[in-house]
Amino acid sequence: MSRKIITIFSFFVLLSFDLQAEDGHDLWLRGKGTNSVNVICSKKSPTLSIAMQELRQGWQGKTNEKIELVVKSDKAIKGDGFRIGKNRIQANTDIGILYGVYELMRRQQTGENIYEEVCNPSYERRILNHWDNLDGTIERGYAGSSIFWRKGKDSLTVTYTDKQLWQEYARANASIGINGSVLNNVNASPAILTADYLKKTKEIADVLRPYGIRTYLSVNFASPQVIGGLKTSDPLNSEVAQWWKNKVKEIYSLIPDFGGFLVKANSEGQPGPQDFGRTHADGANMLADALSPFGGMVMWRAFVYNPSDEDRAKQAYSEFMPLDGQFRDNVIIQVKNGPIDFQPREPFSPLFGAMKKTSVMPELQITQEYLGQSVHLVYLATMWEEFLKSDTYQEGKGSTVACCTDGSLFPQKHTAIAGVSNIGSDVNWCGHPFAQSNWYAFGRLAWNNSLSSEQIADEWIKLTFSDNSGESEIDVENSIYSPDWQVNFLQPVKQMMLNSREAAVNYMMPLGLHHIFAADHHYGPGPWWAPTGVRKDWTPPYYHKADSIGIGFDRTATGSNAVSQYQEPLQSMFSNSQTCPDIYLLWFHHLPWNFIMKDGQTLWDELCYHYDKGVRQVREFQKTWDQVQRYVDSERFSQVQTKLREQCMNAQVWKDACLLYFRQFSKMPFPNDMERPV
Ligand code: GCW
Repeated sequence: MSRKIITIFSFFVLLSFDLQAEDGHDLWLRGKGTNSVNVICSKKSPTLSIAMQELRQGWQGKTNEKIELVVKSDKAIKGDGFRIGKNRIQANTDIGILYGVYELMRRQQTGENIYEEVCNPSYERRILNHWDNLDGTIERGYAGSSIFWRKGKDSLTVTYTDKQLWQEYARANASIGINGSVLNNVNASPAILTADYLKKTKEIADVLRPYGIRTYLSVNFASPQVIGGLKTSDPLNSEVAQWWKNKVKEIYSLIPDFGGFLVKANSEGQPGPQDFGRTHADGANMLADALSPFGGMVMWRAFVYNPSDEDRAKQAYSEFMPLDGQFRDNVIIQVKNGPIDFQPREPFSPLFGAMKKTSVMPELQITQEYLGQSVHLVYLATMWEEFLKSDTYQEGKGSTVACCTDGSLFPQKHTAIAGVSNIGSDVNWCGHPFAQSNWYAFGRLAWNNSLSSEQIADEWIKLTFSDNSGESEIDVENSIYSPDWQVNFLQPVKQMMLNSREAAVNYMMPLGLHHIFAADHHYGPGPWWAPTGVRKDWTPPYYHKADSIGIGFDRTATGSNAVSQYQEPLQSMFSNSQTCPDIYLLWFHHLPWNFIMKDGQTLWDELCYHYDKGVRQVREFQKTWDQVQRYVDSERFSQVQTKLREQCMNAQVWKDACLLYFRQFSKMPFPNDMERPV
């Protein structure tokens, strides 16, 4: 062959070997079945039809195998749990069967063992919170606009395309066990409760229902005044209570399985019962009474703080602890994982385990408001694992946040967990290909709060990046069974994910520093940011307190005494700078720049090394990713590569900005063995 022909020939060979372009829209649901299966199910329902269809589409077991789907009550199975076996899935509910089917297919695709086992959910309600505004924008959304609401004249029109998208959304959620969606922002527009929006809510609910997803709404506490024409929204006023009762009845006539209300009250300018001299319990209970005849819930948020003299980290506990035991059974207090606000690292909120006579649910943030948004690769399951496994000591050793919230320690009437969604209209749903792993991880942890972040990463990579078409043979390059793929793709990518959150903490705010972002965008660094007129508790100097003596927020008895809200031995451990874990050091202590750390370094040097390490870690991620190019389709490969490049530049800016700023106070030299900030 002539040289020219060989070149043309090899070009086509190369082309045909390039992995298929992939826009990421299929998430972790890319597995295709190759074999036929004989599904037997004696009952009929829309949910069971989906279960059967999923099995037929995705079956990777032996060809023509028989599988039985059995809806039958069994005491060992709780809620929507299921009993799974190679040839049989049993559950008490139809949705339990569907969950069992997804579990079976996940195991087939990831090569996990399938033996007879009962799988029960950790939380009864596993809910996504969408901070979607009715004009289609998303508060803290970084992946396009809302998939539910939109701007413009036709904003209430529902199209075939919308329904298709909602169905894909529902399927993805069901595949990981999510069973609730709050469709609108907690900073809620009262308009959501008007007839037109309720009609659209019903259309969404109808699409989500067969996938076991209940619909919830965020409500504005002043709705009776704003849309109801009443003179007050006082929860103890009988007309107000009646207005809510009528509204709830109207909602249930449209959506019989409506989940309930999520409420942000008396927080960041939102109206609430305190506007009328009433308590959070008065407000929550009034709504709970309206919902209870229909089985609805109130999820009342504890995210409250005022620009008062009291340390912001203490305020939720101060306000809610005195109300413990005063809430109705169908109220559940929704508490953010940390006492401040979804920071890269916070200790757990002291409300967990402390409110013993009230149902309490964790709220996590899947959207990366404070963690590089849709630019930085940050796998959040490690953070959530750290949180769920934190020991509150409230009922002695082993009283982890997980146990305090899932009903295993306290006889909670209801259990739930919420995650603030990172989903938008972007083709790949979440903006960053790896941000999908956070949606996935939230669902998996909500189902089983003792899963490890490593196992979840392992599953997600296999489902998202392998050639899981079911034709897995040892010699197929991207098969999960290929040792080459495991060693050169799975392992390094998993390690990168597992290190990513710590890297972000290192280059943004190590050693317990928090909230040092420039302005309200919460993206880049601004430890100096404190314009006149801005609330002090919204400015970084309030949090880092750097001065000529040292750095950090004194939350011990000599300071705000926020430590007193924790149970012993945590209180003593956090109070003492010698025993306080390094990761929370500057959260609880204001320490001199030359304070000697556990490893013998000065605090200043340690701070420098952390920032420096963060930058180097991101460079390592870049190298890791460059080395896996042959295992990833070109589309996703270059997207991630480009984003990592930006992340690396951002990390550098974080380090340089923070260290140069803090050095004005420390006046100490940079250690010689680090890259100097410029
Ligand atoms: O994290 C902060 C965000 C606000 C958000 C608020 C909340 C919805 O910056 O945008 O408002 O928390 O959780 O209510």
